[in-house]
Amino acid sequence: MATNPSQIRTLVDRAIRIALAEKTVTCIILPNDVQELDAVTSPDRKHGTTFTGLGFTRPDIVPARDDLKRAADVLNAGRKVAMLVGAGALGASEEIAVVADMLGAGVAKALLGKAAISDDLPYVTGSIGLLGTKPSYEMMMECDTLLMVGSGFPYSEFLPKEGQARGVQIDISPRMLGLRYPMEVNLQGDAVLTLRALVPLLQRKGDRHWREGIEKNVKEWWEIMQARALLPANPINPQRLFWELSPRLPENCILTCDSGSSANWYARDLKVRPGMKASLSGGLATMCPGIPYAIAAKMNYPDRTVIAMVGDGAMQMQGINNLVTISKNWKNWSNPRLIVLVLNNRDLNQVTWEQRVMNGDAKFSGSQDVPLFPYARYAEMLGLEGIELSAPDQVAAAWTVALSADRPVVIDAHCDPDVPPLPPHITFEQAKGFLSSLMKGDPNLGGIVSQSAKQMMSTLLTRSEKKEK
Ligand SMILES: Cc1cc2nc3c(=O)[nH]c(=O)nc-3n(C[C@H](O)[C@H](O)[C@H](O)COP(=O)(O)OP(=O)(O)OC[C@H]3O[C@@H](n4cnc5c(N)ncnc54)[C@H](O)[C@@H]3O)c2cc1C
Ligand SMILES: Cc1ncc(C[n+]2csc(CCOP(=O)(O)OP(=O)(O)O)c2C)c(N)n1
Ligand SMILES: [Mg+2]
Repeated sequence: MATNPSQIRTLVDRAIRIALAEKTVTCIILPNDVQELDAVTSPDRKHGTTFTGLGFTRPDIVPARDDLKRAADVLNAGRKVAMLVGAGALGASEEIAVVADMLGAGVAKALLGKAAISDDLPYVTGSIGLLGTKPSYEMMMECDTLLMVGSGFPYSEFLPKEGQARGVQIDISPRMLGLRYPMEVNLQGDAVLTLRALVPLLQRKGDRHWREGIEKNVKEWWEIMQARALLPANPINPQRLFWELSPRLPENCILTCDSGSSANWYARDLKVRPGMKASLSGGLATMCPGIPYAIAAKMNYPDRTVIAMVGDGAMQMQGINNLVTISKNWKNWSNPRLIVLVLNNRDLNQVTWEQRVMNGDAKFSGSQDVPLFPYARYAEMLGLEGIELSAPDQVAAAWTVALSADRPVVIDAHCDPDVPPLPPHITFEQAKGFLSSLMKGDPNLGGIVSQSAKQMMSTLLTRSEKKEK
């Protein structure tokens, strides 16, 4: 905080350097009375004043040679190597691919690292955690070596058991090293530079069985995702919205998502390709950033298509106001396409499901119901395009229209709140919680029983059909 105009130069120089170096937000407080005073370009040279300068260049941070060698020894000794990459590995996709190939490893992605490597690669197991995939879960449960790159993924039950795997971690921040798993070798370094430095020390694994098994699981998983997405629901299965969008994603598009059930389908059903960006509120997990992130993306990259995926609760909390901001700014964007997909399920659905599964509570309509609101018509009132969807066979065409529109579009998709966000592995406690919630007279009982059965059967059927072939 400045208390005197002569401090401003120091504060601004320092704040900018911290923001650049730590990729963080810095805050300068300028009290109103200081704002009224005359500017001081250079303070008097006396005790207590400082004279700051400009400039920051990012250093090359690479671990010591001996530590790289220790890491390579662990990785070379492993027979079943799993990689977990996160936001710190964004920009390292080529290096990840080279290392994964040499180690015969599969690659799972923490949620903020969704764009770190393409989902088109056959050994990329996708997301991990409650929103994760079965191939990621199985890989972590069965691996004998874990290589974690630029990730703070916090959920330990989805990582190998302590003692099961030897671990190597790469992170630019020493605070994050060894924090999530008892790693044997901790490497402080930049993801790209450290992976590059490791490559000459790695031996390509001749035995590809582990890798082939992962690729088989991944292929089967995508078939399960398709089967689940195409199941009928009342009226639209939310997975279908994401599944149909996935192959239509334009080159270099930017995806933003909200905290809500959309995060499940965003994590699992969307295949990101090279050049795309994708984010949501990870650590804070707050509702409502989906559209502000999308607007920020458009401000930075007005030529790129941006797609925000948000819930109806978040729309009513803040999103509809954000549409006013979009309507004010979109004509300045060289590519006017910003699409907001609203999961209109009349429910605070993610929490309704959490309360069913984690607490064994039936849905409490008093806190969970979200009133109807005409999102598409409201968008039209603001001069944007609105598309209202109430049947699954309208979904594909809606994406085609929205992705070629001459202005921002709001897709108001009436979707089924009873489709369960199935985790990759159901624990006894979760099953018990779910059953207990049913016995407490959930108002959606019929729908959730029928949808849960269909979703689980689709997994079993897809797997048993394969076995018969
Ligand atoms: C509804 C909801 C549910 C969620 N459920 C899941 C879930 O099931 N699974 C899941 O994965 N997440 C989930 N999350 C998000 C989760 O809370 C974490 O935010 C996320 O897992 C962290 O992702 P990350 O490791 O990629 O990013 P971060 O935690 O930001 O970690 C990035 C790491 O990279 C390091 N780094 C930065 N730059 C570099 C560099 N140049 N080189 C090397 N290292 C670098 C940083 O120091 C940091 O340690 C959920 C969030 C929401 C909103
Ligand atoms: C500011 C804030 N309030 C509450 C929560 C807890 N929370 C997480 S998801 C969610 C429900 C979101 O509802 P909606 O936006 O309608 O999405 P849905 O899950 O129904 O798709 C809530 C209440 C939160 N993460 N952030
Ligand atoms: Mg909702």
